[in-house]
Amino acid sequence: MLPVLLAITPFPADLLERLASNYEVIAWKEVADGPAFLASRGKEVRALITNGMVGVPAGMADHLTGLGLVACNGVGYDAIDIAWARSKGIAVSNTPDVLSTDVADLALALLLGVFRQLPAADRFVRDGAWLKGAFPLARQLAGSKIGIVGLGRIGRMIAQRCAAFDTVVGYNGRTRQPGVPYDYFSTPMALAEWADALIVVTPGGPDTRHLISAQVLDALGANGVLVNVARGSVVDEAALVERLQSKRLAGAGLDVFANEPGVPEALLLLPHVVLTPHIASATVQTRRAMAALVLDNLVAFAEGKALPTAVD
Ligand code: NAP
Ligand code: 8YV
Repeated sequence: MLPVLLAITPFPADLLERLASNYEVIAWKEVADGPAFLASRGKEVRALITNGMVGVPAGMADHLTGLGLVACNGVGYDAIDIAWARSKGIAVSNTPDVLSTDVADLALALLLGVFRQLPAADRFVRDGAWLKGAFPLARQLAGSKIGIVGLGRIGRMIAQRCAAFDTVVGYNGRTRQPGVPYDYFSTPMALAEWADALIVVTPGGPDTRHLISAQVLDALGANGVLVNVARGSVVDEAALVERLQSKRLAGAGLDVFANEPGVPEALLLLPHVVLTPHIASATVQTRRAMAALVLDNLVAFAEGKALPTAVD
């Protein structure tokens, strides 16, 4: 009898099929009666596919008494309780590196989108407003000071792209990075005081909750721009909305939100804000590479080998 693999978040069907020799594969969306399945077969589930926002839902975890691997289809794993997994001897894997270029690209797209007012300019042409006059002048990105909060795998790629756009890069993290050519700021506050724009790309979870606080946003100031490709939890969203409304912040580019897929109504009404639906890694190529890495971890686990990308 094969161990059960339960996929609770979307996953390419053709790749799931490749696991048929290692697992009995069950997609949660095809389970007609979830509670009945968990009660009768939950203990057979040996591996789980999820993502960093869904994690292992509390109502499900209690039933998965035979679980050995949580394979996260994403690099961020903030919704997975790592201490709980460790205490139960459950391994966790994620998908680092393969998505970094796409996430960095989207961060720059949001930054340029805000500085050059791309959504508003697009609407201007479509609405025929151009026939009546010129679009208002926007803001130059070159020469700006860009502060990156979280100079990790993705943050470094954002920094490279920022440098290519002739900006000056500084960064904050809990530790100074050896051998990087950017100035280090020991707190997000100090970075915000210096920067024209902040790009946030830390992990989510309790340790970084509201790291970008009302005070940090105030330090960024009325000419400041905030870009968030990390997690909605990292930014105090209510404070952000308030400051954008009262023009105490110049603009924001946001891929992630506190209560996805919900977006505060007030944000939808604000100019100088560019919104995307958590798509930083959402290209055909990258989602395929992420899924392939999830697959590699699942196969290694089934074969008793070391996981290629285990979360330590
Ligand atoms: P990573 O390589 O682990 O980098 C994370 C960076 O954040 C590290 O440089 C770390 O530096 C810094 N950091 C951690 N805690 C911090 C804190 N309290 N204050 C300041 N900096 C802190 O991770 P990655 O691969 O770059 O991914 C980063 C995150 O991006 C993911 O965890 C995920 O939340 C997000 N993400 C979002 C999308 C999307 O679709 N929008 C896609 C992929 C990833 P120190 O250890 O020195 O503090
Ligand atoms: C995905 C992400 O949206 O990797 C992450 O941390 O947030 C994104 O790549 C997500 O993991 C989809 O499964």
